[in-house]
Amino acid sequence: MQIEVVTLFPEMVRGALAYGVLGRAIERGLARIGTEDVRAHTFDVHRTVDDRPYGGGPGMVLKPEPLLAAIRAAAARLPPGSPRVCLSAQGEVFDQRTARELAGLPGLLLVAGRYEGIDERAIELGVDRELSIGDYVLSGGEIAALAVIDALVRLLPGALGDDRSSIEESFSEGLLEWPHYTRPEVFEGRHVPQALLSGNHAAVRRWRLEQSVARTWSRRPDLIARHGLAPEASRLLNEYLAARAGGGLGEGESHEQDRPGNREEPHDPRGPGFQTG
Ligand code: 9D3
Repeated sequence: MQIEVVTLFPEMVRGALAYGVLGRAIERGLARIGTEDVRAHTFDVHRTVDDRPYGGGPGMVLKPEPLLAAIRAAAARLPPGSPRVCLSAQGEVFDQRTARELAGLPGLLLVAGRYEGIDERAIELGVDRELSIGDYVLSGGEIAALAVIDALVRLLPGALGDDRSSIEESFSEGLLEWPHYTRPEVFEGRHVPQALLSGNHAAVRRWRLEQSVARTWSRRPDLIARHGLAPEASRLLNEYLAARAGGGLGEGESHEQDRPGNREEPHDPRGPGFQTG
């Protein structure tokens, strides 16, 4: 797929794309990332891209003329009909579903803003959709654009090694990851959980799913509310909760030497009585 990023900091965007899975996927031609420098579309001596907000107030606003010209220049390099997405704190929150949706397209244009905001007319005329990467304040859209690019490119066929195919990921869809361990078997007195040393593939799989479900229930109940639980995951969670209620151990309590951490009951804004399956 081809992605174009409209930005005041093209070097920042290009520089971040050279590493790891993302860098290799781009090297191998799975994704082509281009940039369009907004400042290249200014014609005054000062190459002005911003101006004071009508109505007053602090901060500066990105001027519409150079931004829209940059968007049109970048769009001309993309397949016709490629969505034009502005990264904005006012956008709908980007998630894995949106990542899958966008990764299936041949072309995508990303607009990264700076300053206090973008002139609304440039958004109306040059952008189809606005996306936020979460409820916190960034200094501009570039890092958000990079987060989106990272999430998309790793979904492209062949971007991950065969050993990291998404087959395994589908079994834990909508769940947090289970805890990972590698050698040594005992580290500073902490042991690798016995289930992982058993060599019993079914037992390992079951332990991991149970850990994933327990962690999600404890740390991110909102994910369970959104995605629901597959029957096996639901059964493991019920068994796990029953064992806990019967005086067993909680998530993060499977070893006596565990780190301190979140051992709270999950906060469920929907209140008690929510069905996990
Ligand atoms: C007065 C409030 N402003 C700053 C404290 C609003 C504001 C302006 C510009 C807030 C953020 C930004 C720049 N942010 C982005 O361009 C951005 C963003 C974000 O801040 N959070 C989450 N996702 C995104 S996507 C683009």
